[in-house]
Amino acid sequence: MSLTFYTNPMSRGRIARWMLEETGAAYETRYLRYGPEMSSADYTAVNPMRKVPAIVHDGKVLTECAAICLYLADAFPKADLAPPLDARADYYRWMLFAAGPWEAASTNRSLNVEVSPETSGMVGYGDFDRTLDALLSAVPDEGYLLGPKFSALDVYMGSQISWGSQFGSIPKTLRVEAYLERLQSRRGYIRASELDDAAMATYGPAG
Ligand SMILES: N[C@@H](CCC(=O)N[C@@H](CS)C(=O)NCC(=O)O)C(=O)O
Repeated sequence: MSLTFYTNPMSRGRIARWMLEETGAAYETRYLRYGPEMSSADYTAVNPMRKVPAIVHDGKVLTECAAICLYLADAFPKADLAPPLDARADYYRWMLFAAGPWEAASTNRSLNVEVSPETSGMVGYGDFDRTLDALLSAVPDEGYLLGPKFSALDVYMGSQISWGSQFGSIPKTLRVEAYLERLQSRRGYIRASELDDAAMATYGPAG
């Protein structure tokens, strides 16, 4: 088995790193600096978007954090990070909601791009406020997004919620903060953060 992880410690690669750590799988990390290293011919062959993260598992290339989380949960079933096939409605629904409507709405909000009421019907997320309301409706009072069991959905959507609350697009309510505390006390999260924090000195902006 070979598993290679391409990342930069100051990137969405932190989501994929956390997921990798949750699986318990052994993997090799290749750090890429922003700029020429991400645009090299070697890396463009892995990800023509010239973005991180990406993984290569036994010759299979995966890009897009949400796809990486879904894939790894199935590739390493012993880690028990995906619900059974007949109980995946919420799992798929919220994973793709977080990767599509929420990611677009929160990015546009941070760039001060607002959708007018006349055009919101054409925009996949409609408008920011209703996308935020939908996202908050999924945050549980206790346990995790799918119930008492942690899953790959918590890695991906939980990371989006964490970043949103850090950067001000998601209000820091008690419910949101308590949910994030549950996520951030996990061993996989702590180990992933330690690895990426340590790599910042070499591969982060000042590296
Ligand atoms: N949709 C991609 C987004 C990946 C992405 O935007 N990565 C950024 C870092 S967070 C990047 O590599 N930027 C470098 C560039 O575009 O030059 C995912 O979810 O993995």
